[in-house]
Amino acid sequence: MKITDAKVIVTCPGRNFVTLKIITDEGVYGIGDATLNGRELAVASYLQEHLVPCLIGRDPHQIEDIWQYFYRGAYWRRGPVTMTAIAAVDTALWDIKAKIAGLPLYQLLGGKSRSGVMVYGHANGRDIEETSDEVAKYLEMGYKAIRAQAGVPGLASTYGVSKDKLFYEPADANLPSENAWSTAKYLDSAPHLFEKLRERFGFGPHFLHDVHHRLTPIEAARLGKAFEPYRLFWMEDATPAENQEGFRLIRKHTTTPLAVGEVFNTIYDCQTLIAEQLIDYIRTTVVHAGGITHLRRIFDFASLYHVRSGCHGATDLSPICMGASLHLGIAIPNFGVQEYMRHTKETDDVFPHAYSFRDGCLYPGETPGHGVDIDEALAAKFPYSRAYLPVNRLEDGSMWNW
Ligand code: KDG
Ligand code: MG
Repeated sequence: MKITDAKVIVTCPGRNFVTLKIITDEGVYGIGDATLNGRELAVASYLQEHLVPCLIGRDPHQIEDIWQYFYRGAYWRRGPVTMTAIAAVDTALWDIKAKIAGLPLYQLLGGKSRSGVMVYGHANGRDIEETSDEVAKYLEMGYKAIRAQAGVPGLASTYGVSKDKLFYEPADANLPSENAWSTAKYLDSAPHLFEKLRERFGFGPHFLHDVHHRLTPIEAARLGKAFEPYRLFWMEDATPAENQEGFRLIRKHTTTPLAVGEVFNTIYDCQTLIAEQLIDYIRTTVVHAGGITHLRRIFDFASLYHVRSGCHGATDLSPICMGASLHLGIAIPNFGVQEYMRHTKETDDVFPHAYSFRDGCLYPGETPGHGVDIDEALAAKFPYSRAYLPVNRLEDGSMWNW
């Protein structure tokens, strides 16, 4: 069996997505997500110019060898653009292998370890009351886990607080928009959100919170402590993790579970965090961390240290990534939770998929492969449109982490 063609498809059904489609001489094809928010065309070009020519003529069954060929063979290892491109190839190859076997992908990963994949949705509002009402809506929809974010009093805009409730899309402008940030104001207000949520909803639902890399380790330690009475499922991205050792300080001071990793792209980005048990959930994804092959490696390593999965699942990860992630999530022993930000109808139409939501869980479906396809004719009707994530500044104008 041979790969005869591979094409890069860029489409924008409300937001940009990059997809790799690998075609074989037996007519079977596979697809992989290659979307890197705000840098989409860099990955499209990396694939088109550098990986696609090396794929033609190869045996699509040699997934591990092809992965190593692109990882070691590039000489320039790691980085989000490289690892997203490798992920797209890897995901498409697993899709092909499972289709040829006539099995849903999870069967090739060891079969089901659980009946469904618990997901968390996003409740956000301009203030605590609005967020609390959003939480109520998610509970009505059957969610068991909900991430809650509320506007910070005194700040004009805050990360995670969208105009459009169900379909939050942070890449909102064709040049970066600017948010303002005050750590002091945030630290004063954030614990009250969870105090009020526990008062209203009790201790049944799981609540999560995303700090979005905005604190120093000691500030994050203080926040984690303040959250303790409200028993969060996790505090996410408490501090930037380029310096993995920073988490030692947070860990010393709080028992609030810690999650990190949506911007990581290899196992080396979380090696210390996992081996020293500085975190509880690793949030790396199929699309940004080298595909099924590498993500499985990260999760197996994590399983040795009581660290569970918590895959990133924002709208900038296409339904292909979501489908692949669900197959992995249902199979691995150390699954934690899966983020699920709903895609718009236009996106779901471009990417028909077998997965479905029921009672707070997603189910990958039984279609051979990862169960997600692309309607190329429809995709062609939505041309690429440049869009950036916002940037963030402190009140004195200094650049800060978004
Ligand atoms: O591309 C960036 C978004 O995916 C990110 O801001 C969303 O932090 C996020 C999350 O946890 O979903
Ligand atoms: Mg996040």
